[in-house]
This record gives sequence, structure tokens and C-alpha cells, in this order.
Amino acid sequence: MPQYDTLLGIVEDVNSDILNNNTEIKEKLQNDGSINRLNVERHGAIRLGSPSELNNCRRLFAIMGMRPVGYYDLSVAGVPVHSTAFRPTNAVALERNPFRIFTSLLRIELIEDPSLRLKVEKILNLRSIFSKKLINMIDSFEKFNKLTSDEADLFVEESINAFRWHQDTPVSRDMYEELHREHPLIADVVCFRGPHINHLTPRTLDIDRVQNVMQQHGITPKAIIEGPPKRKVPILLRQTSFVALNEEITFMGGGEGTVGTHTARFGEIEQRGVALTPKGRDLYDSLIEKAKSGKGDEYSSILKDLFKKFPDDEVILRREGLSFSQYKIIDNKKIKKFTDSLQELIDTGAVEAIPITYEDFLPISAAGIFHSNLNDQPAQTYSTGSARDAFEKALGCGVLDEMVLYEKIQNNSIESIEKLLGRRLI
Ligand code: OOG
Ligand code: NI
Repeated sequence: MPQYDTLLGIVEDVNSDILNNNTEIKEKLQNDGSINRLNVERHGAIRLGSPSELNNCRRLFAIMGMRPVGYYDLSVAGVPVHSTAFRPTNAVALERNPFRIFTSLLRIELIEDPSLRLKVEKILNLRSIFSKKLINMIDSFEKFNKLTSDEADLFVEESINAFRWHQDTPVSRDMYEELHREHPLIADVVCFRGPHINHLTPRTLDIDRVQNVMQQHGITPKAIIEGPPKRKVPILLRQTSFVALNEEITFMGGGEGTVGTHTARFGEIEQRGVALTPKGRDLYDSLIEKAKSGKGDEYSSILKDLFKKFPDDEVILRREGLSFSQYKIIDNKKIKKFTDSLQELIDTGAVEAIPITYEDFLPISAAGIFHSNLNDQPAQTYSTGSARDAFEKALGCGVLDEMVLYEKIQNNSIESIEKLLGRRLI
């Protein structure tokens, strides 16, 4: 990833500075286990061209315990794709490594010109993004529910190749330009041999600070940070990226070998906060919707103002049912005291409520990231609406509901306390 090492360096410096100077944050991260995952934490993104590519990706990521969570319709924001995120789903796997991959599928039906649509389909039909060896590995895993150590090595090697950047494109310059005129994203998806990872995103503890430091290192971040404004208690996800760089490519179509440039790969940083319940999410969505009209600095101040309506206190967020928590016994002696009230156990210091980190994405933010890197404003919007059924059909299964997953983690933690106490809590 261009400039990725510089970005990682900045993020690591800022994170370790915060951990060294803020014992409260450090203890919190130690407590919820996320200190161990901080430096391995990333997300990445790929863009696929056809339903069968999505289907094979689902099969491939399943080998690593990553499942499709959520459906994101980006067409409303003028981006002709719909997406999901492959990620681990249970608390233990998330703590170990929460790597997520934002996976988009091109919606060919949104290309208006039928002859261009046909060309796109033809080019995509000619490629196989996964090698025969890799497909064999996937078949074998599905049959035996495991890979041998040798197979696993081969699986990793072949997967790395599948998501690698290719400097050359099998299409001609004319074809590339025609697709690019239709939508830069279409050129990026269709013109390459595989779905290159277009960005990787480390997690920072202070996104505003990294945004500033980036500029000092000659990296230009996008104008605004997507997501909620800066708060005492972070919620959901804040993200910012730096614009995709011009990279040299070679057009091989028609034996050309001529050189051009392509902008697709960029860098991004994110700051994650607590996962919101459906009630909290509704409030968030309504405030973001209201802020939509503002631009640049104006947008930031409108947003800040609007979010005064969103409680900025961990306890209030939990008690008003706006956020999800995981409950943990912290004092075994105090837990014996007879009460069936979870709140009382918390008040007496027997149990602690730990906010559950948001592991997913936000459609409006994602659209903002797409646009800043395509270097365009939404010139057109598509009015066809979402196509979740078609997406899931291609995927070969339904996407999981993120809310159900967070609730399960919360409920499991309560149930394990109940089991220990031998009584139900309210
Ligand atoms: C994905 C853009 C969305 C995010 O973090 O929301 C995204 C892409 O450009 O393919 O990365
Ligand atoms: Ni991203």
C-alpha cells in the first residue's frame, strides 16, 4: 500500500504516546482485552466484479472464521456497488484478531448502456481471481472441515496472490478509458486480473491527532473525518483516509504495452468506539441525516452541535439502552450478596460493565471514503434501490445481522454470571 508504512509509524507513535500518558485509557484497554489487539487491528477492502467471485470469497473467508456481516447499499450515494464485511463473529475470535474485510460487488445492472454492460461481463468472464490450487484448497476444507499444515501454507500463499496489486492490465487503453468515463470504480474493478486490496486501515486511539500529524508527514487526508464528532466516549466508528495515489500501469490489451496511470490504492485510519443498540443507532442515524447539508468546517460544527443530543457518558449510554456492554465479575466475594439486580451488582463493585467495541462499518461514512478516493462528488445517484436478495443469492447465504451478534455477546456475558449465581438477573 503506498505510504502505508509511514501511516503505520504515525499511528503507532500516537497510540503509544496516549498509552504512556493516559493511565485511564490504558487501564480500560487492558480491562477489555483490546490492548493486545491494538497493534494488529486492521481492516481492508476489496471490490469484486461478479456474483461467482463473491461466492468464492465467502467460501475462502469462511476458512479463516470470517463471516459476512451486514448489507451496505452504496447505490444511494452514487456508488454502483453493494457490500458486506467479512469478519470474525464471536468474542474470543474478535479479541484475538478482529481483522475485517469490506467487500463490495459491482452492480453491473446499474450500467445504463447495454453494449458497455456486455463488454464488462465479457471481460469479467475471462478472469479467474482464484487459482485452481486455491479453489482445490477451498473444496478440500469444505469436505473435511480442516486443512493440513501444508495445505494451510499453500492456502496463505495463494490467497496473498489473489489479493495482490497488479501493475499491468489485460485491457487496452481505450477500454480502460471507456470504463473510467462510465465510473472510475468500474475501471478499477474490471480492468485488473484480481481484486487488489485497495486500502488497509489501522486503528488509532486519537484520530484527530493522526489527521494533523499526517499533514506534517506530507500525506494529505480527506477534508472531514467521517462518522460521529469527537466525544469523551467514542461511539461506533470515525474514519479518515488520504487520497489515492497515481500509480503507473501498463495496458496489455491488443499487445499494446503502453503506460498510463491509475488511482485506486489509498490509506485510511479509524477510531472505534462502543457498539450502539438499535435505539442508539436510530438516534445516530437521525443526527447524521440532519447534518448532511453542511460542508467542510461548517459540517463539523453543525455535527458537533447536533450531537449534544447524544449522551456522552458511558453509564448513561448503557442505562438508557443506547449501547451494548459485556458484563464481567470483578469481585468474587461481593458477588455472593443476594440480589437479582444486575445494576446492583455493578453499583456494589461486584460486576463491571465493559462497552463492546463496534466491529462494523457505516454506509454514509463508507460512501464518503469511496468518493474522496475516486476524486469525485456523487455526480449521479441510482434510484433502483437496494438489491439485498440478489447480493445474498450471489453470496450463497444471508448476511448476519450485526445487532444480533452484539446482543449475543452481551447476553452470553450475563448468562455466565447467572450460571455462577444459580439465579436469573434482571
Ligand atoms: C471501500 C470504501 C469503504 C470503509 O472503511 O468504510 C471503506 C472501498 O473503497 O472499496 O473502506
Ligand atoms: Ni475502509
